[in-house]
Amino acid sequence: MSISKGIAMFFKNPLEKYASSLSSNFLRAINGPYFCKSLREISKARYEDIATQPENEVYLVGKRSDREDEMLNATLTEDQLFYRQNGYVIKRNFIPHDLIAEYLELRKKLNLGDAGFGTPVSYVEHPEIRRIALFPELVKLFRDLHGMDMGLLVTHTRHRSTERGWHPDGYLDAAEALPRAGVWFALDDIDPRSGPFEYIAGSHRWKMVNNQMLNTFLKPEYRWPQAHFGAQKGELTWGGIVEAIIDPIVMKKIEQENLKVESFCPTKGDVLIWHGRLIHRGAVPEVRGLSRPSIIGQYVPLHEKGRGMFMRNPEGGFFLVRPSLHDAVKF
Ligand SMILES: O=C(O)CCC(=O)C(=O)O
Ligand SMILES: [Fe+2]
Repeated sequence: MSISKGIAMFFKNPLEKYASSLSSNFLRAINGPYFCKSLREISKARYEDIATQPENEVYLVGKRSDREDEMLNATLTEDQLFYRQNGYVIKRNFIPHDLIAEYLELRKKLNLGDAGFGTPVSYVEHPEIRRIALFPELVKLFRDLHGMDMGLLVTHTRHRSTERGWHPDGYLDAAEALPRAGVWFALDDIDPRSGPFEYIAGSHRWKMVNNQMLNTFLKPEYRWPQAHFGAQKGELTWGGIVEAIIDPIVMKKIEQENLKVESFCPTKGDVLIWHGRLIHRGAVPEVRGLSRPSIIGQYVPLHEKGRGMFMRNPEGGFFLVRPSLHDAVKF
């Protein structure tokens, strides 16, 4: 829902009018030095201006002829078929509560409150995170859904909504990359007023938001990939900047095409696995300051080169170890 609904508000430009929220990230992006086009011009862009047919697919999701579709679907498990059609799978009561208790104990020992670990690669140092993020049943499920081993790339560990606007995570990857995936782990019953994870089912089969097309809105020094991987601490990353373009475009698309927005309101131990091209967001909390105890993991195909080195987790699965942990973008 547009935040402007029902409230007479004055917006300096239509980007603000359609944005999911005037989050600090959004305001920094639109008031920063990043764009080479005016905000008014950017606000006229449509989804087709920022998205293209992806070059590569996992075998389950790509479009086929009707006959091939029918034959393929007949071979799929219930989870595979659902993932193929909807771009996500929910598994209730999936993570054993003793693993969650062990992880929450670690957080308590470190006095984290609702804060994250300060780095997206804290799973390297803390096996308690890996025991959840690389739970053997999940590693197995990834093989079913993506037809390959997926390695853990980052974890988001703050117990609050990210309040990120609409985006697909794969916008950070090269056009020829295979789809990545995300997993949302509920560490407690989640209060729907804390800003839940929201998504548009089936949007993983839309054209994919493309970083080269988004680059045309940006001054050369703020373009992907260098502005993402080379962002200095405290600077907005490329992903953060272009979300200010993507989010209002998707909001408008939802309104114009009357698309259904779904929320994940889990209980403790539930997980939601989403395809890297599914459009989703972290909703704005209805009640400020409410905890949202969760881990979010991002996973990429293990065999793709150039990410760094994947280590074998002693208890199953793989996780990325970057050349220098200190290079990691702060989460
Ligand atoms: O806050 C959320 O639930 C969404 C986070 C998100 O978009 C992500 O981790 O990729
Ligand atoms: Fe995301």
